[in-house]
Amino acid sequence: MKLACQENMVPGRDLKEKLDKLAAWGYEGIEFWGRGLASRVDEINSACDNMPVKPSSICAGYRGCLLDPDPEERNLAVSDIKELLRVAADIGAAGLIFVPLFGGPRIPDLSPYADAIALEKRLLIELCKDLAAYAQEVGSLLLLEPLNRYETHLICRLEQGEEICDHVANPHMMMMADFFHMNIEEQVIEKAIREHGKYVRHIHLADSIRWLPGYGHTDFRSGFQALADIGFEGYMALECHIPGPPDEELPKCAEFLRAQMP
Ligand code: LER
Ligand code: MN
Repeated sequence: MKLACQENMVPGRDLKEKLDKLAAWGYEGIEFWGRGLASRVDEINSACDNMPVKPSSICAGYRGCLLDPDPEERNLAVSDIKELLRVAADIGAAGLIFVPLFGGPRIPDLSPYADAIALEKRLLIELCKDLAAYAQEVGSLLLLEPLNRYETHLICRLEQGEEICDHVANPHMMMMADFFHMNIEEQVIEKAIREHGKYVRHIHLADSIRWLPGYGHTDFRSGFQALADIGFEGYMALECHIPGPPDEELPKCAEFLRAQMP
């Protein structure tokens, strides 16, 4: 259970300064947004060389949409996701976080043959089989992120992500769990992790109001205990608003989070 923070949340003139600060504040990982990251591999590898803070993960940043009716949109998403899976391997990050679809269905309802959700799930499983095989080839993980109902209609809870991973059946097809989304969608976060967390390899941290942990009412202690009990050993990366000066808030938050860990 290692703490990480998204790059854009950390003040600093360059990556090296951000890594120095994160290390001094007790963080062990940094998560990058994917857009344009292929051109930064050398910069990231040289900044992270001999540093205690390592790249934990890449968050999204691909073009296109996996579940669009237009094959060109789907192919664009597939090729960008593959590129970012390779970038993740090149910088030593665990993998690429992806969201199957933002918003409502784009695929038409073909009832009585199949409704949009049934078609979306089948398509997602087929595409993820190909993407997971590529992740396996390059040594990376495809990390499916369930989002709350206001951002997607399709995969909102860990149980729904688990169903997709079961069908893809490749050890490089995994999931991540975001405490902000779980707070909205899961009955009890701890229970969801215990019952449906077997594919979880990465975590996003934010409190109930999507501010830094400690500012809302999410119970991190029981969630962390559940993660420890299922053997989670990955990174937990902050993805949230910082309600104050980051140079004061980020070290305080690391201390708060460590106090919630078993
Ligand atoms: C969006 O709400 C989110 O949590 C991001 O991690 C999406 O990739
Ligand atoms: Mn997230």
